[in-house]
Amino acid sequence: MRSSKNKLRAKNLRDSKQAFLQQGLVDWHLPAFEENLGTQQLTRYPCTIKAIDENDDQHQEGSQDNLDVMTAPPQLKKPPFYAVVLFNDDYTPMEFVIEILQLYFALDLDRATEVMLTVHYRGKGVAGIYPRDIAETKAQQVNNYARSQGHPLLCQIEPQPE
Ligand code: TYC
Repeated sequence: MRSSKNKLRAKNLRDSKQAFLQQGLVDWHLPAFEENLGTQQLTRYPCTIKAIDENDDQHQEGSQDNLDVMTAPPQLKKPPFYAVVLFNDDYTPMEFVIEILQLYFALDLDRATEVMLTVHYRGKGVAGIYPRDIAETKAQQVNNYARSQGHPLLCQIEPQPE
């Protein structure tokens, strides 16, 4: 059930809307706001307001059909991604690198062997690509595990081009 406070807010909103309409400025409609929410929500609700086209039959003043809404899609940005990169050295055993790739990057044996050989022959190779905090954690885990087993294997993260 709507509270009397919300009823009052809805009424205020309708009055403001009427004032806008009478000045021929714009028509606007925020269903969620009018039904349930308060003015604080209005300022945060993403919307665009569209000018009324007077020649448009659908926009007759006073009609319920003239509620012209365009909700703007939220402006979301994809998180930056980072490659977790392994570097070659002369001492870390190949089997250990393969184990790391299976354990921390969920690669199957074939793929892990392939990546290990890329690193061995080309100097470096990508184990996986993740958002920054996950990439950082994985690199740290790999370095810690390698050190704990007495291997110099180096793992770093590199930003991916957007
Ligand atoms: N070059 C190492 C060897 O011949 C193997 C190796 C592969 C080491 C990949 C590190 O990231 C690495 N034992």
